Amino acid sequence: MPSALALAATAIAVIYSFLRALVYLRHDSREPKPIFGAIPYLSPLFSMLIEQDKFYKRIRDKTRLPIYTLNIPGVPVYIANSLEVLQRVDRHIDTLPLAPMKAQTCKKVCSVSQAGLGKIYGNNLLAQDGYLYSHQRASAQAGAPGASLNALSRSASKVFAAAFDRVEARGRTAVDLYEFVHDAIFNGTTDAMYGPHNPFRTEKNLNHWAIFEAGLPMLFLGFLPNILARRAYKARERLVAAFIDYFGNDKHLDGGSLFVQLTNQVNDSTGLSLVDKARIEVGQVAAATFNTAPGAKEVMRLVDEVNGTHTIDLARVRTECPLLVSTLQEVMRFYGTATSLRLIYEDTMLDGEYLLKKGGAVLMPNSMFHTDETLWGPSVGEFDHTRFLKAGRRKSSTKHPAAAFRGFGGGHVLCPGRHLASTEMLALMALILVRVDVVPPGGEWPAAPIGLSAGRALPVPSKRVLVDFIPRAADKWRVIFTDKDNSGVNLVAEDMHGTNS
Ligand code: HEM
Ligand SMILES: *[C@@H]1O[C@H](CO)[C@@H](O)[C@H](O)[C@H]1NC(C)=O
Ligand SMILES: *[C@@H]1O[C@H](CO)[C@@H](O)[C@H](O)[C@H]1NC(C)=O
Ligand SMILES: CC(=O)N[C@H]1CO[C@H](CO)[C@@H](O)[C@@H]1O
Repeated sequence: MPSALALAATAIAVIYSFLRALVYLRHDSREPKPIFGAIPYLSPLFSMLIEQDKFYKRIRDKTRLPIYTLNIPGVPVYIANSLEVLQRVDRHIDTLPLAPMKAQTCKKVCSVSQAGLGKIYGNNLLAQDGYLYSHQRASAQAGAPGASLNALSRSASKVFAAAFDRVEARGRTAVDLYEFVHDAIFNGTTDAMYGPHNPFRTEKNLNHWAIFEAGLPMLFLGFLPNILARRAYKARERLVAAFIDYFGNDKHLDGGSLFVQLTNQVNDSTGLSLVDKARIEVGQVAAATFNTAPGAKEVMRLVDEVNGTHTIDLARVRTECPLLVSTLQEVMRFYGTATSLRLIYEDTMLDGEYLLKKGGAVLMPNSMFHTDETLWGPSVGEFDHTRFLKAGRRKSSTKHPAAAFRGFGGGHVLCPGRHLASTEMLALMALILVRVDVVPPGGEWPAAPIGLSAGRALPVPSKRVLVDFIPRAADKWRVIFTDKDNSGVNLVAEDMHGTNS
């Protein structure tokens, strides 16, 4: 009688050969080259979940392929390595749209009703007459440079300034740097969006949010969410209730931003129910705050002192502090972990060269393009805060194509919140620079504790960074954001060519 061990070994060998054969059989020769890993289906899945960008970089450096196929259980996933392939994917708006991903998010993360899902798609995804497309147009309009962007930034700046007033009142204060930045950005962004009736002005809803956010990946995975992500599920329902109150009682009409006004009108015209509207809004808060929280002399020049009152107009940071802007952009290039994901809506031939099969997914990790030496030159591996300055002011002579920076997406999927997010990050950095001295423990800065990105555009710290804030001037501060300057923060190629979409 064969031993149990031998039986098990045979069974594993049979299953293994079966899986390998399956990968071959299911692979069409026109698809990008398949990469297997030690165990078909399972190895790539584990590497994708655990190693993420490190795994993709390893394969890129080993194979030098512009695009390849990873077979994981259920779907082929195509990973794009080259900017050229990425740009081709961007051009197939009809068969590789973002909408199916967004619809999945509405369904799994926000639990939008079946009737609601029909409306957000519209009659036909490609007709672009559904809620999702109208929402996209409305957000692009509300987030574009001009009075609307300035109004949003002004509200956020008020929240930032108040946080520093509190620090000054306390004197030297120990703060968790990430927590401070996160809370300031979260309060600032939601106040800017929702106005005086911002549902996140209560500790209770802020707590619900923290629980919901922690459970987001689990909800998205969608496997038994009301058991495995029970707390997140419940917290979300509380937030949905808060937004039903907000929109149901027309609180957005009393001081809510143009952003909320416009996107809410869209809801009305597509006949979406109040409950579904509230559900989608919870998703919108995630889009607006998930990525922004994680980056001085030229700022000092902006401070005017009159009679012991220091005034700073944060609107000027965008155009008068190019080194600060370049630093922000280099942080997004160097540390950025955003990944564009498209579900394949129809079989697609990329310029007659690669077949992408319907039902599969294309994954485009920004770090592939941001670490490509052919785009950024030999200094690609260095953090160079002058990299994005005009020629002559840069440290090295390195040049790069503007489209190689993908921090806010590109092509037909461009972040509508990019000007607001950049303005907020610059404003907060400027205030930290002028209003406090930041002293790390023992006087020395620890190496940046880079943690997991978990689907964010930037990683969060792996451990707390405690610092002391020491208020600088004991005098009064006046933090303003004027309308004299209608600039955006133009980091992506699309904005540099003057097409602010
Ligand atoms: C530092 C902050 C932010 C970063 C790094 C960021 C990054 C991105 C990226 C890379 C994309 C494209 C994703 C893809 O290609 O699949 C995107 C899309 C999007 N972002 Fe942001 N974002 C930020 C802040 C914001 C804010 C403040 C808002 C809202 C006010 C926002 C709303 C959105 C929306 C709605 C989309 C989908 C666009 C579409 O439907 O075409 N984001 N963002
Ligand atoms: C954010 O808002 C909460 C609730 O109003 C408040 O307790 C907290 O101090 C605020 N934090 C910052 C940095 O604005
Ligand atoms: C500064 O203070 C002086 C004397 O108190 C006063 O005359 C002057 O108007 C003040 N200037 C401004 C801009 O407030
Ligand atoms: C404010 C606004 O645009 N409201 C619209 C809501 O939807 C109805 C029905 O389509 C329109 O008639 C309203 O104009």
